Amino acid sequence: SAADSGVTLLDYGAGNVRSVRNAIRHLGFDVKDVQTPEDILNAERLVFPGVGAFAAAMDVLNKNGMAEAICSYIEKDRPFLGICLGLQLLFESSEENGPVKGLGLIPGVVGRFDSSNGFRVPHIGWNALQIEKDSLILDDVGSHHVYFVHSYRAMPSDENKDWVSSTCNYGDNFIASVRRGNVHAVQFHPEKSGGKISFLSPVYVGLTILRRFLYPKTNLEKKPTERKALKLAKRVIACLDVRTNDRGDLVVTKGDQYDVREHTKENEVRELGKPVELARQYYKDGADEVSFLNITGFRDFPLGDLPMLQVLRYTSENVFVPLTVGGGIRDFTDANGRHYSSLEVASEYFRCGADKISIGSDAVYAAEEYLRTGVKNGKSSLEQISRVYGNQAVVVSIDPRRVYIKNPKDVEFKTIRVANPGPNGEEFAWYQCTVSGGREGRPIGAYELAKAVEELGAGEILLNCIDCDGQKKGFDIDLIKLISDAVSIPVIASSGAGSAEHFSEVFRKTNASAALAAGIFHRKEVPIQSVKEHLLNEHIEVRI
Ligand code: 1PR
Repeated sequence: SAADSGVTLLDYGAGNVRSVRNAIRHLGFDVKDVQTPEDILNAERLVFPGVGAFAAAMDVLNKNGMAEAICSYIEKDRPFLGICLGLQLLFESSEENGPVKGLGLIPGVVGRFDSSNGFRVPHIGWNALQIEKDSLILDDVGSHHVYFVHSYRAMPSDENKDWVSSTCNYGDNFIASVRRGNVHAVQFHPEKSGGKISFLSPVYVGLTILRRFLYPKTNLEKKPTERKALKLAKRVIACLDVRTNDRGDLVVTKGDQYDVREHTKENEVRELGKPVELARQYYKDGADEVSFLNITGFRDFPLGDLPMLQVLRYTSENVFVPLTVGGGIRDFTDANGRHYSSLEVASEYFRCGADKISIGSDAVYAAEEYLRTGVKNGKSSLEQISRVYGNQAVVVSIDPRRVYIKNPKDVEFKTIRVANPGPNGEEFAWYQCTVSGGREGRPIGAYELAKAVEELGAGEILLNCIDCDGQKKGFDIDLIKLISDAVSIPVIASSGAGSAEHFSEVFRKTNASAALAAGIFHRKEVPIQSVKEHLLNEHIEVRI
């Protein structure tokens, strides 16, 4: 049986490979971990999900003799699958904090995407492949979107054209996959690209790619696709605000302008479901990502909050799209006087299956400090986590509140002329950042914050709006336009979705890369599928 022959996984401990592990197990294989270079040489099938930075990875591989073992394994044409950095490391060198020498098996230099031509970096999301040659594992995947998350890429050339099996367009035509004989590597993440698990599944994506690598002799039924993926898709994200209710159970809640309590005599926390169940449901319904926000994390210590870690572990076992978790990421000293750094908190989240972490309050303090001093001291949680895990793994969640003003000169923050005047006829507004779940306003605007956190290493912005949260009147277009035009990292529009039309509106009128909703999904008022169908009808690229 398949399970007799294990899969050898090269995990050098730099980040989250839990989802790759889960996906392999899901497909019926045992996972053996590489301990020594001999384990590589003796592997029947080697999966190499590279994570972290290029230089750090090469360092580890060179020090313990793994680099040499990988090269000789690949030169013998043994079954190999590299993922993401696991593809890049096969090249001669990378410009990431470099030049840094790679394994040198494929001619070419890995360079950074150019964000000057309007393409946001990191390249995050579901993009289309251009199949260049028969790659076996990618057979007919070319019609579907697959999930990418990276800032660096290798480019096709005459020297490496024997290797290139597919490309992807994102400003440049970069290498999406390589194949020679039994050696495969992909820049995207099959383990995060969804996909049904039955052999008769009509959906040939994600896990199917992994399955074809693991069961090379499998002939899979082909089904013509109705629509071909063309370019980077706009993402539709389901968000679960999670907290413990008054009985101590972790539940999904939903606020009304951030107020999550029922206005009854008991004043209980509003409950909309169980986190793991809802996350699975949204994955099946076609959500492109799922976010968990531990909304009381600012006062409770998240590592004390074991149920939240458990939620992540369970969810990542069978939800094969990216998972983000936020709430309480900061330095903390517990009741016993033990100090935890924000990096430790984030690492625990990554180990439990998060692909990205999201920072709220702590990013506001870091941005204020940076703007006050003009120096990046490298000590903020934002800087530390993005240095170790890469900026594509760090989201900053902004919780701004609209403040109307008569005259832009009245404040030192970036103001806009609002589409709809304020209650006293004010024509201008600024967006004040808050911390602690909207409880405290801070002397910094959303615009200033967004620009500062981009410089400090954020890879994406989750842009909420307290005024619009739970109102179902549509996203705050003024705010989202302001912020998505100000930064060159992807922006997720959040707060206020009430209908499928609100999604097309935000994508038409702003440069948001993704749109997130909570209430309408939880209350089953607007299914994710109908949002996608509407966007398709509006000629907005989405993943089907
Ligand atoms: O400050 O690092 O501990 O992070 C706390 C995190 O928890 C932040 O990301 C913050 O946005 C979030 N949060 C804190 N309090 C609340 C609350 O609601 N009382 N939730 C809260 C934020 C906003 C969105 C919501 C959208 C869409 N919730 O997550 O899902 O507004 O809702 P809708 O579609 O129903 O309109 P830290």
